[in-house]
Amino acid sequence: MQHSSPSALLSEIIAQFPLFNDGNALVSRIPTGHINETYRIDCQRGAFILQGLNTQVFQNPEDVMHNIVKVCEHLARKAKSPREVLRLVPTITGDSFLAAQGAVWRAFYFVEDCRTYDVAPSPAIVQSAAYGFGMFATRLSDFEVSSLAVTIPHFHDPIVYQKSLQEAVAEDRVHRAEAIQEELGEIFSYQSLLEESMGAKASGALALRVVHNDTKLNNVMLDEVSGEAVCVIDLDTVMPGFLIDDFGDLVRSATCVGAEDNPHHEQTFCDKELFEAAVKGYLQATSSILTSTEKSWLSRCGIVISVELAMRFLTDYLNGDTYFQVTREGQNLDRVRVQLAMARSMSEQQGCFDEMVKQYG
Ligand code: GN1
Ligand code: MG
Repeated sequence: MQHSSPSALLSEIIAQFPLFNDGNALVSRIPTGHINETYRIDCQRGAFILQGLNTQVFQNPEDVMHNIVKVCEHLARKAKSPREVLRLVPTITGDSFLAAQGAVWRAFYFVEDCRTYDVAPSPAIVQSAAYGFGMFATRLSDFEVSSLAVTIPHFHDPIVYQKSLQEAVAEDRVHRAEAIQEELGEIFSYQSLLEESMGAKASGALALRVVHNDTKLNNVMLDEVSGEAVCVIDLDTVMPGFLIDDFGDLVRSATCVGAEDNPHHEQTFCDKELFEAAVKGYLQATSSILTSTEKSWLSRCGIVISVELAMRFLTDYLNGDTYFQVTREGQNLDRVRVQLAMARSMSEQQGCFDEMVKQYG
């Protein structure tokens, strides 16, 4: 990892967190995540994570931080060891975040002896990760849903994303619409499934719960040695929502063969063994809370999230890459194609996935 002395702005920010303000803090950028700006701080008191919140995306940072503080307090009461819950580092004024020059910064203790995976290396790792996210849901199942703020309205509403996509196509701001007609057609072929999922949410058939909402594989820290799930991270989107979106997001990321932005999207598919591991781990951890309606969606919710994410990436591609961070031209389009390949692959294996849910449920 490359360490360097902090820039002037970062030094100013660091000075506002007394715990790591010892004059010798080393800073390194952590390039994962598409939204926030993340750094690792190494200083005499240990290692920490410092993060600048993207306030375009999170327009009410106070609410985001309120949710995180409340959820962490609740989780800490149930944890078996301190490593299991993110711990905020207080600012000089004793607050959970710092608002400076229009930006919002917060810091966490580093979770020691753990690592994350962008791409699943084995079924065992996927099972652990799924168990970790499942325990997160179970431990929060008695948390009062209405006490959390809705920080991003309609965050998992594919119909709303569909409208934004149609607007982006019509506007065609950066002249990319002509080349994506095939992807558009494929996205709209999932219309009835998307509507069915929204119907189940709106009718109350699916319970409104406290959920994570961004359960991709690399948002759970696993013990470096044992591979066991230790701590769920990236709590910015914790808010009222639906369990099937968490399982769907986990499945679309953890069972995907290849990277999320693989330019060779024709190589992407959903691995059956990894799917089985995800079902096994998640059901093990959530057996006491899962309803039969939620269970009935487990084999298909990955398709919904993949299509939803394909729409979000495509909208951003058409708008000129302003939401998801990109490091190269065409990256968002590659992301679209990977999600569509995943949706296709999961659809083809529906029957088999249904059997797996029955077997472990
Ligand atoms: C964003 O920044 P990151 O990687 O944690 C996005 C998620 C997407 C994900 C796709 C607030 O999360 O919804 O699933 O990218 N977060 C937000 O990789 O939009
Ligand atoms: Mg995130």
